[in-house]
Amino acid sequence: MNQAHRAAKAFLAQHGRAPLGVWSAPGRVNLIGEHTDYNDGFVLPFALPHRIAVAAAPREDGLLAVTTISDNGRAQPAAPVAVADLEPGSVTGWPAYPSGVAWALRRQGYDIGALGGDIGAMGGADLVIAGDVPAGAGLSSSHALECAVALALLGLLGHELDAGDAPSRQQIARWVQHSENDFVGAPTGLLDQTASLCCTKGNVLFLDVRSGESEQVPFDAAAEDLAVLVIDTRASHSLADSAYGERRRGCERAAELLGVAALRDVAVDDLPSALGRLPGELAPLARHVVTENARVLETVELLRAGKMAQIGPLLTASHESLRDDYRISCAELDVAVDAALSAGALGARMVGGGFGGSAIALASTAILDDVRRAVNAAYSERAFTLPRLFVAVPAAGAGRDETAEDRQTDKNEHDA
Ligand code: GAF
Repeated sequence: MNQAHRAAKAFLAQHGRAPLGVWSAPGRVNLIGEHTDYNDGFVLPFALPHRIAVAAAPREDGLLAVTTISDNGRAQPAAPVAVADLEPGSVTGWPAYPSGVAWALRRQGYDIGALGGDIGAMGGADLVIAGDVPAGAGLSSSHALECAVALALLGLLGHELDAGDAPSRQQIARWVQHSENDFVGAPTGLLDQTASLCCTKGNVLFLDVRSGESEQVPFDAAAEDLAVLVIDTRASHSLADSAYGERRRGCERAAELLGVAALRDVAVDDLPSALGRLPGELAPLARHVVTENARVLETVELLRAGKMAQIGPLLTASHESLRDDYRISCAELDVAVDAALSAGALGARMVGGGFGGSAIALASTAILDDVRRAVNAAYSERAFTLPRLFVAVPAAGAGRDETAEDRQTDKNEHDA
């Protein structure tokens, strides 16, 4: 059963009525372009087939009531909150993610608390959430949740994604970021929300975060006898949250000292002189960001030229830069990358925020089992919890899912 059906079925069981619709959004991996998004740079993510689905229907009491469905099917309802009372700090823990989205949309004039329109603040919504994006794996499960909630709330308000009067996907991504930064309190960039909303099946998304310009670049690894293996290390270190903010502030300070709006504005050729003007602790951060942006551009060129197998060294260089200059790797990520490379992978790197989560390896399909075995063996040797391994193929971005009710409506219209 896919996640949309799980969510719809659980909604019926929980609320005794069918949802008005189901909307879902995927997790992501980033092929390359890490910690470049909040430096106005370039990223190259693709959507995973793993999704978070939100079944939703309006209420009449102004409350937002959110229930999650665990893997074993158990419903976990959060305490309902009044949409009109939502303010940063008013909701904590995981319910802050859906609540923050309702708050951010309300600030843009899309007020789920006033669904009834002329009956005033009598709206609200019931949301039931099911998903299979591994949590805490650096695959962006929280952003998938936020994006699916955003689409569900906008859908309930009559602004179906991609319809004439609907906000654009990139606009919604910015509102989700606003919710994450200012309601949840995580200073993240735009990579994950945009990936979840704007990626398309079969492609990587080349995004210039500053201009918002994007390009869908075909990425059919199987056609080249290649595969992207995702290695979820199952490790997560407590440094992750504080280190992210520190790195971000470091980059902003470096840009300020160099007199540019963002590190994106430093050209690779100007790097040596720029580094000479930065204090010791900021220079490696700037070096990572500037060289990583260049690696994204090079990767895109190679993909456009049909030379996928040649991107491997760029992926590995990205990992080395994140490990040595940005200093956000950890033993589990380094061991996974080293083992994959020793087994013959063309390239491998950590993905996401760092200090745990996942790595990816690009390898020929002929040696994929060797790579899996090598990573597992290296983990066993160090007594690490064995990683979760899967091959990732670019999947579709967020959207409304067809439910049994939609199909019935279509059939009725057809029969009429
Ligand atoms: C996390 C953040 F949410 C993204 O915005 C991005 O900065 C990423 O880390 C690193 O590239 O996923």
